[in-house]
Amino acid sequence: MAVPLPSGRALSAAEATTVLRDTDARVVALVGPSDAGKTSLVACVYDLFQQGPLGAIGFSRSKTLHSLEITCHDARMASRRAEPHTNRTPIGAVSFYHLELVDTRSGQRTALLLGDRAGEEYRAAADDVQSVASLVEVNRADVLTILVDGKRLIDNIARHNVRVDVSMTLQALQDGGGLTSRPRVAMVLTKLDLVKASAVQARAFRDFARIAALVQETFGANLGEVSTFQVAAAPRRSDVDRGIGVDSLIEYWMRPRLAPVARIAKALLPDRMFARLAPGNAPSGDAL
Ligand SMILES: Nc1nc2c(ncn2[C@@H]2O[C@H](COP(=O)(O)OP(=O)(O)OP(=O)(O)O)[C@@H](O)[C@H]2O)c(=O)[nH]1
Ligand SMILES: [Mg+2]
Repeated sequence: MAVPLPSGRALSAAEATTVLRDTDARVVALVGPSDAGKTSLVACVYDLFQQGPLGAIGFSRSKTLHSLEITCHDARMASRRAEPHTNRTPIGAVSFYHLELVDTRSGQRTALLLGDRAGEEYRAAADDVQSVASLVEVNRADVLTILVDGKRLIDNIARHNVRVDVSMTLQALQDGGGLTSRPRVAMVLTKLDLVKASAVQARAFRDFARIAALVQETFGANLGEVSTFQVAAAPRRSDVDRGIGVDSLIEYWMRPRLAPVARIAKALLPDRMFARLAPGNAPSGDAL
């Protein structure tokens, strides 16, 4: 009997659900506008493990090797260009990248399911909170990873919109029921190489700290915890190492799930929403 080989392509929500049932896994939603650096971060994580373990954390295996290879290839090509160039993630369903990691001290294996989609879809959610229900990676996230584009923060004009964008996105996720599982939040300042090379770096770091504080203040009651990180996933400057800051982020992603919050009474939630929350109760096409 022929046994189908795994395709190695990024997983759909339904396929990611199977991983969640079979292994100790964390769902990481990568949230941010187009160009923030979400796909570059996925590529960087995979690339770093190709060079060897990160401290005590080693790479064990992946069900999505083929897609990770393609993503890395695209990211390397993009970062070699003098002019910024983006392989925009096409609009459509979320793609889950799977990495099973091992803590060499304990032997404990933990799978990461990194959910990546086109940034424009998060923007659309801010305009129409109904669409939050379709952001399966957010609804099931253990860690919401909110990317704050360092390149926009060092721009005298664009910086004013960054804080508003983050608040509007989180407000929409909250209003659309996307924070009901009280995810932990990683606030990630991206493109650290550009920030560090900028004459206004002190202001940019201050802006970033203020945005993180605002998230804590405004949405903290619906979030597990808020932590900040600074990364350079695809630096264009040689004075900043590729992947700086990413190891701490991975360690945060892998942390054990927070104790489950008291379940919200079913009667208070629309059936559709409850189906997404109850483990093993998710529909197969649009699962998690
Ligand atoms: N200088 C610098 N550029 C970066 C860094 N990380 C990403 N970029 C660049 O930022 C641009 C956007 O990166 P992507 O990872 O494609 O952004 P995205 O968030 O996936 O965007 P969408 O798919 O459109 O939602 C690309 O040109 C990257 O090369 C970084 O650490 N430093
Ligand atoms: Mg992308």
